[in-house]
Amino acid sequence: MHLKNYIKRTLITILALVMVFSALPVATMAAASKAETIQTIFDFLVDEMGLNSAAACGVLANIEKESDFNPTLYGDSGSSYGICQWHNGRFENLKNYCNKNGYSWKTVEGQLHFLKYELSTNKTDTGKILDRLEDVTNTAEGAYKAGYDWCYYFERPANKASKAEARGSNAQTKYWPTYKLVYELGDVNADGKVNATDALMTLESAVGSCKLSKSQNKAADINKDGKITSNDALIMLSISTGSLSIKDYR
Ligand SMILES: [Ca+2]
Ligand SMILES: [Ca+2]
Repeated sequence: MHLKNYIKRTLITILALVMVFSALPVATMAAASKAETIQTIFDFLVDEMGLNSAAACGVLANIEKESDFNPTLYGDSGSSYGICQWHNGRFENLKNYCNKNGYSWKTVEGQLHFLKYELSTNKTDTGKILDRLEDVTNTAEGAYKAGYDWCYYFERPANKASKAEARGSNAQTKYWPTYKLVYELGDVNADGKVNATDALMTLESAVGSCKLSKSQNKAADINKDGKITSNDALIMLSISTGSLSIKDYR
């Protein structure tokens, strides 16, 4: 009983701190950092397009080489644009699609929605890349294959075979170690443990001071009621102190 009260008091203290911090004014609405952009692209590929992590790593490795994740980058003397450096007619398609669907073609959001549209509606010009990505295994080798295929069949730069090898390696050695995470119930930061860190992330999400990815949201809803609330955080804290067992939830 005492332990439970202690946990509750701890939780209330954390909640109060979270609310204080989330109420602080944000100084500026700075443009997203590169790290945030990379995470946004990864989440879109996995959550909105249904690709596995390995396939998404292959795409990230290519976008790095095409634009270094800069959505407003012009290339080829102004005829290519955006994170995937859409060229000529496809750049026009990007603008037309975004204007028609209420997105800005200068944003990562608009470009990702166009990418999804382009890959699913124009399989010939995109080298059937979507089918290829959907076939890769969720492994380091899958990340290599996705990085290779995206370059070889979709981007098709000069010297595409050697560039495809380099981008496949980039996907496998740079992005896969970060994004191979497997989310299990209660383990919101995917470090293999359920503890106060997971509880805090859950609590911050519950009060709206941070946004979790869809995979993390699934991990955070430990009582499986379809909502992320302080109850989920309380359960995680109780598991971390040993008064509840993760086995009762998984
Ligand atoms: Ca954890
Ligand atoms: Ca819940």
